[in-house]
Amino acid sequence: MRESVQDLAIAGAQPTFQSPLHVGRPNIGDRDRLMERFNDMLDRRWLSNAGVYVTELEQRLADMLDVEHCIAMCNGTVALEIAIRALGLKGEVIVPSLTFIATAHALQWQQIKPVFCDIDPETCTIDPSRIEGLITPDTTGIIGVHLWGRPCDTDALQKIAESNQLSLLYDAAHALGVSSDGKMIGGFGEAEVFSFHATKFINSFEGGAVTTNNSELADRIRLMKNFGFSGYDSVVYIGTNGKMPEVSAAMGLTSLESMDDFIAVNKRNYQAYREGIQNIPGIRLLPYFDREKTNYQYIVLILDEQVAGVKRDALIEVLQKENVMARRYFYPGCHRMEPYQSQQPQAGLVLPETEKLVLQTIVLPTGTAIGPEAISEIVDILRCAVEHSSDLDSKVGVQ
Ligand code: T4K
Repeated sequence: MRESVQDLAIAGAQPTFQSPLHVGRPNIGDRDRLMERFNDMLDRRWLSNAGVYVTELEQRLADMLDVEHCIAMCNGTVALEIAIRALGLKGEVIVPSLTFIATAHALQWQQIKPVFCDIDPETCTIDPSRIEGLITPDTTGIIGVHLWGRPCDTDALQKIAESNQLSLLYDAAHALGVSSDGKMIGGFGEAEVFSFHATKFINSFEGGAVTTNNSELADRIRLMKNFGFSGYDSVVYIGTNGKMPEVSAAMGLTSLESMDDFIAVNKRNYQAYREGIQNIPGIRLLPYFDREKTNYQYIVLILDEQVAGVKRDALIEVLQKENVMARRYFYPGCHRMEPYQSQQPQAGLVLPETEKLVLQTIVLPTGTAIGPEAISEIVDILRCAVEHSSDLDSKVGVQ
């Protein structure tokens, strides 16, 4: 138990952890199985372009998510770009600003204006009640983001999309293994997009996928991710190279085989954080609910600076000095990053909940790289910083 600020590295004590504890540390599944797959792949001399691992990964994901089509891609951003293009989105598309920048960039990259919508502070996902006020004659679609694995209000979004004849796409980068009203994320809207980046609890080094129940859309996406080739010498569409290589699919398959174990570890870590944090004033852990399937992938703290008596950025500085590399995901919101800040300088006026939340969040490490002992130390650092917040002021750079 740390008794005073003097026990913290920010005041000169030894850092609690010898080496950095990162958010997004990759989970590594069964190494032997992975090496076996690598060797098979090398023996086959088939490294990309509709290889057997990619095909198997697509089938396993489609089965797991109960969708007709899964198209694996080289990463989640390209998967978003291709899904957006295949849906024919143009003009303006309504998206939350509280998301990783890739969601907005995937639109802007193709000259589509992201129109930023505020969030519901309970779910941290796009607030359906604010969407219709943002629709203009140029609006062609809505992208919901299941942020931190919290499903969007899919019923409300479906109704708005249908009554306004808009396409509905989901960025499900955080939501593999998550259900909403008992149905797996992957089958909502016209398509959903996953990421298997190294930082995701299931990873393929880099990778992503689009899932859909629309066969025509799936065909278009398959063509687009392979230059538009429909046969050896026939190109029917403008396309790009969005293919997932076999090496990634080998990792993705191996990772998927350990999915239940990874979720169990994430859940154990989440419970350890929850128990530890519950008595620290001013710090709330964003909850996961057991009534649905979930992946417990992100540990998100919401800080009330007034009650805790410490600034969010000061607390992050305290943690980082202890080698706990906490992150401010997704500060400052897409609307405050370029090119959106310059293009839409007033966007923040309609984003009060987003503007508030981006100043309150602290994302902490979890996954198989850390366990209950490390979590108990992290919680103790937070408790000490809050209990002795008045003594911290002179130690931190952030005032
Ligand atoms: N939509 C959403 C909602 C997303 O969150 C993302 C990606 C996307 C779309 C796009 O999907 P992808 O195209 O990436 O498949 C990281 C990831 O690069 C990004 O994939 C992820 N979201 C985002 C939330 O996190 P950065 O800029 O924060 O990365 P970086 O380099 O700061 O690393 C994050 C943390 O992970 C650090 O603490 C270090 C640790 N790390 C990272 C790597 C790569 C490791 O410990 N080992 C590693 O190998 O974006």
